[in-house]
Amino acid sequence: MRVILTIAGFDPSGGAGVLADIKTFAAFDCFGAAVITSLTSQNTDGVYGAYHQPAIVVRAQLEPLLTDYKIAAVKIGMLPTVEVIELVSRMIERFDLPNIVIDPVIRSSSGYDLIDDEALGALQTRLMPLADLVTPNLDEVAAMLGEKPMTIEDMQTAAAQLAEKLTNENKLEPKKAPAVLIKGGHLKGEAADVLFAAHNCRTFSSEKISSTNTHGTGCTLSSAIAALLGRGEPLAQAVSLAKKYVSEAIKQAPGIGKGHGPLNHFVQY
Ligand code: PXL
Repeated sequence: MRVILTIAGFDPSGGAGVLADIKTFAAFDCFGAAVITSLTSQNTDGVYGAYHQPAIVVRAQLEPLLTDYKIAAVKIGMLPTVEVIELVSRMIERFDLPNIVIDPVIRSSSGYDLIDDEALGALQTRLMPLADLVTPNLDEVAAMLGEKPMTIEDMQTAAAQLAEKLTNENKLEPKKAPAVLIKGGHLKGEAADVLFAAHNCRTFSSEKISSTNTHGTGCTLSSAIAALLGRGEPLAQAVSLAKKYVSEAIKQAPGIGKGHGPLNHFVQY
């Protein structure tokens, strides 16, 4: 059984963060391990606080795992501070970790800032260049490139720009170009995601599902892709399958909580 590691925040309501990630890994027949970067206080109505863990605590969780398990893929979610970003980057390099999927968590859907201002800069210059795939949504693209994509064509341009920017930041030789998946779930009219990988752009259109049960969608998608990459699927196939799984998980949401409810992680896809 493949071991997939998540390094992310803890959402006690089970919709997002490491709990969502671990359930997703299990749904793809993988063994999940988790390292917690921040303890958040939240429910389906919103986020009330986040208690960021110091780098020394993150390291104390991470190092024993990396010296013991063979990790097939890593999903990285909320990394709240520059010191945690620096630590995780060093560990990826030291242990030469494969299949790095980064979901750049910046702000919760309810508008709570989940990471420091300086952390966004460090994410782009230090960590993301080490990724195999980064999966920003439209607001995260706006935070990184200064402009929010409004159409599928804008997303295609932005995905190529972001991939180039991250490749140029990469200090390692030979340079590895991270693939970029921009999630257009909040586009007006249609839902489409754009994947830019190996100089090629591919658009994945999907039906727009009208649902309030979308808490943790980003966490779940990036975890599904990480699990599939860990199982040896090619990138485009992993993205396509992961999207089908997430759509089904939204459609069959359990209807828990009074606000934006969680997905059903154990659906057939
Ligand atoms: O969905 C973004 C996200 C990721 N990770 C954690 C979160 C949230 C949103 O609230 O709490 C831990």
